[in-house]
Amino acid sequence: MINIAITDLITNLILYIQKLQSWFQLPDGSWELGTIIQNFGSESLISLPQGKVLKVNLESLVPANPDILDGVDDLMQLSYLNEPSVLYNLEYRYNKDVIYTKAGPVLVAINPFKKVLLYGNNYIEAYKSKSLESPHVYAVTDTAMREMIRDEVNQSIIISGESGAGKTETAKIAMQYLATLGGGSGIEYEILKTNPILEAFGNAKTLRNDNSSRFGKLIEIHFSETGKISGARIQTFVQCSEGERSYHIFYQLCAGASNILRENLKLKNADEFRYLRQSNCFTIPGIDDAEHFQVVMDALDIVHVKKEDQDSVFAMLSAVLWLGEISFTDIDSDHHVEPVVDEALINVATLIKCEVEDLKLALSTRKMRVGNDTIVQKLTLVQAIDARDALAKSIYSCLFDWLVEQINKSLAVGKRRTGRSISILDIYGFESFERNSFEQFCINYANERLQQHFNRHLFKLEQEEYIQDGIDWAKVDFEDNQDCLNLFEKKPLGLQSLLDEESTFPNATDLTFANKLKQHLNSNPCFRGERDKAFTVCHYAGEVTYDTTGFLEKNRDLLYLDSIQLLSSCACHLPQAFAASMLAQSEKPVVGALHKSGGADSQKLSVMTKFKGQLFQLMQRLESTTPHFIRCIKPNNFQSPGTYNQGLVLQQLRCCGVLEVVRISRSGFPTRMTHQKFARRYGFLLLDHVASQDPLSVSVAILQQFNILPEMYQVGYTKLFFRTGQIGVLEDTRNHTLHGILRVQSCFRGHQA
Ligand code: AD9
Ligand code: MG
Repeated sequence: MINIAITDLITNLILYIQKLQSWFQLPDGSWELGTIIQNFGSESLISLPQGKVLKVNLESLVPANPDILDGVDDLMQLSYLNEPSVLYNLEYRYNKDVIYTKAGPVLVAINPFKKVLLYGNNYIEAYKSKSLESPHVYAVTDTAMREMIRDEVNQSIIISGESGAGKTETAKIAMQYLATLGGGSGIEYEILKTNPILEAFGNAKTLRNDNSSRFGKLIEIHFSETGKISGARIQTFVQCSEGERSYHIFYQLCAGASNILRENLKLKNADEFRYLRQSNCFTIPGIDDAEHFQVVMDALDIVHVKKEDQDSVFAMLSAVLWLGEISFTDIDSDHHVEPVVDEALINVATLIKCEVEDLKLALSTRKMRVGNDTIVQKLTLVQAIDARDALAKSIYSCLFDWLVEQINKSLAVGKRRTGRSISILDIYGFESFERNSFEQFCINYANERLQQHFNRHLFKLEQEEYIQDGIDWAKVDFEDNQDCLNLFEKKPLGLQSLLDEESTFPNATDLTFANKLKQHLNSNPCFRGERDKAFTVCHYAGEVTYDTTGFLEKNRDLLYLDSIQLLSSCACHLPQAFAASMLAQSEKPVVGALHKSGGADSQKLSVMTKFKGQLFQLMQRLESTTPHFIRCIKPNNFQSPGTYNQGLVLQQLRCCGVLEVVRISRSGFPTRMTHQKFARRYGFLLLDHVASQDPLSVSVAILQQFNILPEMYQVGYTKLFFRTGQIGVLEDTRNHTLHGILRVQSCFRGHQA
């Protein structure tokens, strides 16, 4: 930190003396490029575009890079690694449809929201043969492939970014490259076909993305010894809530089912189902749902989901839709209800193949264990609707998991597996909205973990380079987010333990939970209690205030034994399989003995605990791989091409850690040059004769002559390491001197003539 302060001081001094081009921040937060005309004390006169001249405080200026560095491939090549320079460089490229840029080891991808001519076989060939090396997903994937073969170490490509930033598209682009390079057996074709299936069942339109993934995904692609794809495995992560429209597959089914299928499944139009009517959005501009349905059916064939299983899958979807149509009627003066026996109830029973009476019972009563006895409680309208919706949700989420399992069976890695793999992670990025709930709490926690993984990896890379060159790397301090992780994970007084504990108390409310947090965590610097039921966490990417409304309910995720019993009584194998998997889950250690206290009859793990378990498994798998990071950036909130909103981009660069990479480099010695190159480039500037002409001695003499402060550089075995901006000074002197020499030469020539 201190080092950065010194560097900043010095760069401002240089600005002052040399009157360089600088960035000036306008009141709206955007930056404009200006030239310093004159300096007076702590103020400068700066000329901005369109002839504006302003008097500004020198401290408000940030140095700009020389023009020759406009649009460099790697942000680390910039002499000045400040925010406006990074923003400008990315925008410069984006305006030329160059959407990929490196930030040291990280690939930054800015969503073009239009077709860009950067993909396809010709590009793949060019990256494969290394005739093209500009930053690209292909280049990252190629490096992963090479390192997997060279080092015999599994690789991972970790893609993150906000909703709509382009993660899923990027993952598909990487898969396409791997499929082309490692293709041959035909399995690559199956792997690519998992995308339309998972997107149909797992994606929905949201305000931020017409095709938003409502689940996180890790796809592990396995290779044989000859570098050919031998199989794959997909793992999905806890689904977040649906979007503005429900999952695509419902609309696709309603629009695309054949007449026979419609008849068999008792299908209506999408706008006639209550569950789909809730959003009042039935079509997506430019998307033909019926056509997509055909694509999904073909893809199901390709991944070997049998025709009769496909029919069962569609029957489950229709059952979910018909569940929403079930209505209730009062049966006594205490307002207990039971389902009306009508078309809806009968259709659901027919579709899942259960007795109408059993379904009626499951939706109107709840069995509870009290001690060793079981008592049956009648449901009120609100409870019955909850039970109905919960049943629909569990059928759908079990169906999704079942499909993933089928796909995994179909892609299973053969016996001759080498164990070498490349995993592609497409997972929700950090989220901070006006109102943040339990979903954001989980997602941001996961991102905090991933960020730590990212920091450690970068730190390790830096450290290795310093050690190799004999540099004292203790002088480089890195920030860690361990404090924030502790706030989440510490037992018994961390956010998660307190949440789980409170979730087990039947009388607890969101308010008692919020108060408990305030009581125990207020002294934690990463935590702040807010008014009412809210609290704030200081994440690495910024502060987020969470509203605890619904936290306990969502964390409990009640599982009704009645539903499990109903599903296991069905004559169709799919609901039976769902019941079995739900039971298997409930047999895990109990988080809260809800049943004892007379609440719902459930022994399920809390959602947070399950989420954390999955996350830890994921992290463990990632730890054993060499990671490659891709950060996707959304340039505007309108899903439209050609608009680059600086503020929005800046905020994401912060959230996804790109500015952190820049910061880490700034706090270290980011500019490196071999002794030879340094001596060759600047040696001619030496005024005094140097006794020994070896590159190291020449280099040291240059450093002395230019009074480069000892804390601004380190001399390694082979290279010189500089703090950011240092080389800029030398470059300027070199340029001035060269210009001077050229001028003198041309004068001299003119004189001779
Ligand atoms: V979410 O967190 O799942 O809501 P993603 O996955 O980050 O989100 P997605 O990949 O779905 O975003 O991209 C959103 C849209 O941007 C796509 O539907 C495309 O229309 C558009 N996009 C993204 N990347 C590219 C690209 N490389 N070329 C062209 C793109 N269009
Ligand atoms: Mg996505």
